[in-house]
Amino acid sequence: MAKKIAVLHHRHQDWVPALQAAEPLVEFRGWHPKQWETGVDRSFLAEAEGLFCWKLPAGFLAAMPRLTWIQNSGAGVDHLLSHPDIPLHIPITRADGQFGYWMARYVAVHLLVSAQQVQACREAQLRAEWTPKLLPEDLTGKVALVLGFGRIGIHIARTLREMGMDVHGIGTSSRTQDGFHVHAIEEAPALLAQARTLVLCAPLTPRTRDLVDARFLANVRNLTLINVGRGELVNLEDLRTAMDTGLVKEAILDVFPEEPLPATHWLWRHPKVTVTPHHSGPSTPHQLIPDILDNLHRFARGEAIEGAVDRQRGY
Ligand code: OXD
Repeated sequence: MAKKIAVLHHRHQDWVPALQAAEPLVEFRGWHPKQWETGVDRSFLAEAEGLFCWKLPAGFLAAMPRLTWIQNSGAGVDHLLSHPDIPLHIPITRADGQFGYWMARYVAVHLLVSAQQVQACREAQLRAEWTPKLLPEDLTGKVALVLGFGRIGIHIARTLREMGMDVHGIGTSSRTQDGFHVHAIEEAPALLAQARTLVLCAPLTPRTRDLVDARFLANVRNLTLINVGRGELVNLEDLRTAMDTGLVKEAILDVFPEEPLPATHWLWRHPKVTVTPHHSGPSTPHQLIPDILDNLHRFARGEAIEGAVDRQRGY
């Protein structure tokens, strides 16, 4: 009998055929997380040993007594690691596919939009005003900090260096990696005082939750903050104060503690904030399946899953 994987995903119609094509020896069935209580095939779940998901509703795993593997449909696994229903022995794997490539583009474009004065040029255009004094900002030699120096952070760092910036990583320990100096998080305050830009791409862990708070932001001057990691890395009220007092020049935010960002949230309307819809790393089958493929084949052959996240570390 073919092994089975349940797909619990808001875009299960895209994922099921793509996963099926990637591993024909496994049987896949999918449901929307909101419909699971009424719409799922419980006999399929009772036999399925694999689960592919993003958000996991409370109680769902009770229907999967034979579960041996959870594949997250994205990079961050904080929502799964803090889930009370997942037994410790079940390996959880993540996938960040081409996120480094895409997030580096995201960071570059948002930085350049501001450095090249795109908004001011458009406003001048609306007034039919020729403004040769509207010079672009030269980013050469300006300090960019990348907080979270894994696969994604390195990509972002390389792109910012290509743009001429003086790039430093901030990570859990101080080291040299891929030609970049990575500073331990405790060294951040001294660096922040010189930084033009801070990019957050760290996972959400007990250590990084609320890391960017009033104390942290007290060190910065005219900073552009770009968050492609997790909304909870930033204390939003402290960010608001730092923007209103001029410590933070602008915030480009792709991730939020609550998603979708509620329509009434002040972030939508703050003049120094750019809100984007958690799109800096596209979690599509095309982008992510290459990361998942080896484990899919292992699962089909009844072999052990590799590359599970470290539950203690949180990523
Ligand atoms: C994420 C993702 O972890 O989109 O944020 O994959």
